[in-house]
Amino acid sequence: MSRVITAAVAQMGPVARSDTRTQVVERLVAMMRDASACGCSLVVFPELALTTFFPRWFMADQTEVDQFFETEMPGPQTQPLFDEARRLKIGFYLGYAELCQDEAGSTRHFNTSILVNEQGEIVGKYRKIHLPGHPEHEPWRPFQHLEKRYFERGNLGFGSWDAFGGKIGMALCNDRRWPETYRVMALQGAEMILLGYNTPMHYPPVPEHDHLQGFHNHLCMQASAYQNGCWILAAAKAGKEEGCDLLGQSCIIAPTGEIVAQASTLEDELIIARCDFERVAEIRANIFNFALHRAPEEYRIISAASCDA
Ligand code: ING
Repeated sequence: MSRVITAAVAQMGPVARSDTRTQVVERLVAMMRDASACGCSLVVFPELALTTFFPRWFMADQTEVDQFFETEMPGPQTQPLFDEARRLKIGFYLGYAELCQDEAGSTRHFNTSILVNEQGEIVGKYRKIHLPGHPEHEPWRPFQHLEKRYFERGNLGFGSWDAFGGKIGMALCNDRRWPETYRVMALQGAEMILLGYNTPMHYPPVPEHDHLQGFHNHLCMQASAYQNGCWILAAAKAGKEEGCDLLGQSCIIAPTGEIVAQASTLEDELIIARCDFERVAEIRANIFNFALHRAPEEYRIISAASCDA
């Protein structure tokens, strides 16, 4: 028996600070149409897909920061993406900056992704847990990485949702570097993990690792796909964006850890693969059969709040 979906990863080239949501949504719709024409039922867009990667700048004025956030999803500018999804019967993952009010009426800021099914309905939401970078302006850096300033840590945990005939997990960018991310979702049954990323080629704290950005990108995801027996679909925002070089290398990785599709440009580029959810069993029923082989009582230190490091 097989449960195959044809899935696409829609890598984006740069988004300029001056680009409007409407202009960006037109690019997303074009790639969604292309994916649909190729028989896809799912397309994965990058992290913070609707705007330029604004954490690269220090902005003292919160109203200026808030302009990069969505206060409703879908909103007037993003509704066309949902409408087209419903018309084409194709679902999608979308990363964006979420501004919302909580029950106490206070304003919250999250780096968020949503999972939208083939009927254009939001069936899942994830808010980024691993926020990299720094909270204060650090002028020594050629560019900032102020995710810890502009976003709060996600408060929804890592989830798994029934969609597209399988169980789908979501993550965002820096989450992909942490092995716990995938294991928590795999333990909930996730068979396919969708994620978007914006990864600068230059990492100011350790510039001698710049040439390893591509290696580390695939290393984390290939290892985690294999160690958790899941598909990983990863969409980059790539290219020289407002003077900052972002990594491309969007990819689709099988539960064996093999890259089955990879982008080869730094622009808007669609990559596609036929993903059989049943292939998860090759790993999860054997080498990484959690019930038979895992020893969680030996791992307690991993989830202990403090550590000696
Ligand atoms: N970006 C980067 C990422 O984790 C980063 C931050 C860049 C970390 C380079 C380490 C090295 O891919 C986001 N948005 O998390």
